[in-house]
Amino acid sequence: MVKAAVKKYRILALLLIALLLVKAVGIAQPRINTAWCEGKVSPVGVAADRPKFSWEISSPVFNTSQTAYEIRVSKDPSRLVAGKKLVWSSGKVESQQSVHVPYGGPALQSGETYFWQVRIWDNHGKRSSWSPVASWQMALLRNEDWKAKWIEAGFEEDTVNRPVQYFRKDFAINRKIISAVLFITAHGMYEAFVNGKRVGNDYFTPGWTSYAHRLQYQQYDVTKFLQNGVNAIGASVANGWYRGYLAWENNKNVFGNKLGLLAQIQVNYADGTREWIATDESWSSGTGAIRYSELYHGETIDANQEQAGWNQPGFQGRDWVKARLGSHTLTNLVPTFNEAIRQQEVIKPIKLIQTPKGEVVLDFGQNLVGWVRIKANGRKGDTIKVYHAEVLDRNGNFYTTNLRLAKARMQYVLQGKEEELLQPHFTFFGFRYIKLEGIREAIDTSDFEAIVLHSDMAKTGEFQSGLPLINQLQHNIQWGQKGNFLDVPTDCPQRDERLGWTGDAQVFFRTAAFNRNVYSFFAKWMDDLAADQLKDGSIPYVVPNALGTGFAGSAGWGDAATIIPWNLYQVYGDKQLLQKQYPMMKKWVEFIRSKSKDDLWNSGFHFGDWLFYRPDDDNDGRAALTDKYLIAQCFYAHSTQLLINAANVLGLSEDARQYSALLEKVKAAFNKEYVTASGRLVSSSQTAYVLALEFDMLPEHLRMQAADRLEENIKSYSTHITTGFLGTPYICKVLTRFGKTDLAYQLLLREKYPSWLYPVTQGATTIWERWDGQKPDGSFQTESMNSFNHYAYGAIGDWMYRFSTGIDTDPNAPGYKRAIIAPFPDKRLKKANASLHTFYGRIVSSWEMDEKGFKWIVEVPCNSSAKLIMPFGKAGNIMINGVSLAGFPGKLSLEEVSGKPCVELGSGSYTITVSSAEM
Ligand code: RAM
Repeated sequence: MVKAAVKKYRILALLLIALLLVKAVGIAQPRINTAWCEGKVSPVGVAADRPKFSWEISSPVFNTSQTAYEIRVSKDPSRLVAGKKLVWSSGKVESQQSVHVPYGGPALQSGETYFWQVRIWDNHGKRSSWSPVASWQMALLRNEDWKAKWIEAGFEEDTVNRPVQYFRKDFAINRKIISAVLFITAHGMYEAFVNGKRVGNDYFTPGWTSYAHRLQYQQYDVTKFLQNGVNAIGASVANGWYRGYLAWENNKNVFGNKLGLLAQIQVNYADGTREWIATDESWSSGTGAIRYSELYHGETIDANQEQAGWNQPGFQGRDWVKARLGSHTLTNLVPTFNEAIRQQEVIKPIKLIQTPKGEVVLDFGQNLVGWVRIKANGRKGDTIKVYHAEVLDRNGNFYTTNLRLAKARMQYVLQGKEEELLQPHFTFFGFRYIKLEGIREAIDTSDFEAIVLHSDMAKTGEFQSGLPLINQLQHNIQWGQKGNFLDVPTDCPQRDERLGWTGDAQVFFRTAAFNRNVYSFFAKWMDDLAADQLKDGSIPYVVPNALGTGFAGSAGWGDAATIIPWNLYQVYGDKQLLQKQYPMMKKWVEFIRSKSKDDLWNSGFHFGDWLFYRPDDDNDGRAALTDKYLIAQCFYAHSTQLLINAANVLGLSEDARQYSALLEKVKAAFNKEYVTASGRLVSSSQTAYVLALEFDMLPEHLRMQAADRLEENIKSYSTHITTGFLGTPYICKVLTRFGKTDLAYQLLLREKYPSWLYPVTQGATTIWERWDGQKPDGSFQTESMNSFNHYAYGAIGDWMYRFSTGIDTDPNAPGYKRAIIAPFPDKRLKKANASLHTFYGRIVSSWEMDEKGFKWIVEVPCNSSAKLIMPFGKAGNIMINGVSLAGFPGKLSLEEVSGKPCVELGSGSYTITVSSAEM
């Protein structure tokens, strides 16, 4: 008995050891976590002839990097996994590259779907398994792939209300289908339906682009929507950005004055044949429930005018007439590169308010962008009106004056059913509060929910400190981004504006790229910038250009054409993208050169340091005005510098040489025109010193005194910020660079106006356009320009991630292939935890400080490295993972400028401690 039991335990023990061994070996193997094609997971509509693959590797073993990879591609997932009949196999390629690896097989076919996998070998001699099967679908690569013709409504339009137009067609399917893909776009915004079901979960398609040059189409798999027998396809088309009210002053028809639809379903049959159901004169057109639809003004939806079944088979509509053919080019059609706008979150109201004026108001507790979905129950013909507002006024009443001409109103005419679900289709609102009219019964808040809409960018970053006010600031920055990243980066989402202001986008870019994956979002918008660039190289103030050709060329706005491409390259490391954008960068610099005299850019209109500090009561008597041409000269130099950087990366040595010579002249002209012999700038403002220092305008020997003057200037305003849009993104960065981080923290932590935290103390849930959008007494800044959801001043987020927790790129190994992690901790913050998900994986930098000392946790993802710069201590008294840094395996050095100890680390997780005595 005993013997048998011992034997049994021995076997069990052996089994356990074997299991542990297998597990240990398994653990030591690297894994592929995520695989991207063109920066997206299984994208559709890929137009690149050599799509780029990226993959993220994980391994519990420290210092893991890739030594080789193998990619395989097939048209069939099961063949792919079997490794048979491959379209392409890279074979084993000895390379560290795991990001943006180009496809190298035979030409890819229009509209075709491909499946792919990758596996890697690491520096510990281990190989990963093949990654899970991922796919991509090609776009329509040739014009002749379009069988569809543009169609337009065949009826006389109501030219005042311009109701949403509906298009439809029945068609038969009589054979077995393998697949069916819908390719579709519109002049206007569309929603598509097959057999009554909405296709996809994207909103505001086809998105907003520079329509004349680039009109996006979408492609959707509709195989499962089809049935044997009669089928129907339908689409509703609204004004949207294309011909709706856009830009202020009741401007409309900016891109065209007729709505239209272009769509085709490509049906692939089991017998190998293909058929297209495409828009042509056999389609019919009509109208329905959506009687009015405008982005700024909202919609009127009359459920009684709904034509039930209009998008289902067999519908015979009253008043429907044949569609007409439109004559438009197909040459501007492009597939969609960025993520679509989708519903992201649902928010419940937190309060029902009766205002002093007697208004019935719901508070959602968050200034957000999207719309409200309502469950209603009323009588036939009842009209429910929903108004939207960001704030209540000082008396607690509903305030919409800052929306200017935008009516931001939904009107629903009820059918009188027991429950009607009300929601908009082609409009959005920026709001925290709604005012309700026309509801008979007592309001039940559970019948209302706010739907948050924005471009579907993956969340990549987190920043959290030990101070609730700073955490709310970070929350507000993130919500500013959500609310303004709707296919294009807009300035604001609520008033009669909502435009792609180039200046705002460039100042916020780095912050945005911490919070979310904005690779595709900005790559797409850069295509619009290039498309809208004027012949003389000038860049419009807003892109897509809704203002016209006379509105272009401002310093700090047009420089989006150099600043965004260079920074995109820094954070995502895509050299091909930089190459594509290089001509635009160069044309912009050449534009500036063409406007300059004696190397000085001192002509033309400029916004300058937009919305800088202007005291109302003038106690200390100084508005912080900066000479606009001084600013322009700084941006001339900066753009030239970024062009040189790009030329160097792309191996364009002749350009690099020529523009370096130009840069010298631009800086010399700056010093001659705007700097006194002792280094004082003609504008005694924070922004002047910040830009001159950030862009290295001054000779070395004048820099420190300029930084001291900046400090003096800040202190002369009782230590507060006076910068506008252009100085704000850099002020703390410059202070840190010149050893004045303590002052940077003072600015960040200040709670009184003007400061980043002032709006937070006033209950803000987003970033405001003005430092004093709402004053301490509850009154407002000028109603003509006072948005409560404007991300530009949120650019401080970059400093929080990049300096407070210290996560930065290395220009020589961009895309975080090698990160530089150099935090600037401060006791007042208590702690700061940041993480950033890059194409290599998650970088973490989290520190905390108390009486005992300093503790810092760092994570470095596989196949990347980091240079850690220690904020305190000497190598001998810094502990890293329990070992003295002096004895730690890793390349140790001293940082050139600051003399701080540094160490080079491979992937892994590290805990660094310094006791307070050693700090
Ligand atoms: C306003 C907005 C926008 C800014 C322009 C110059 O319309 O504040 O953000 O870029 O002006």
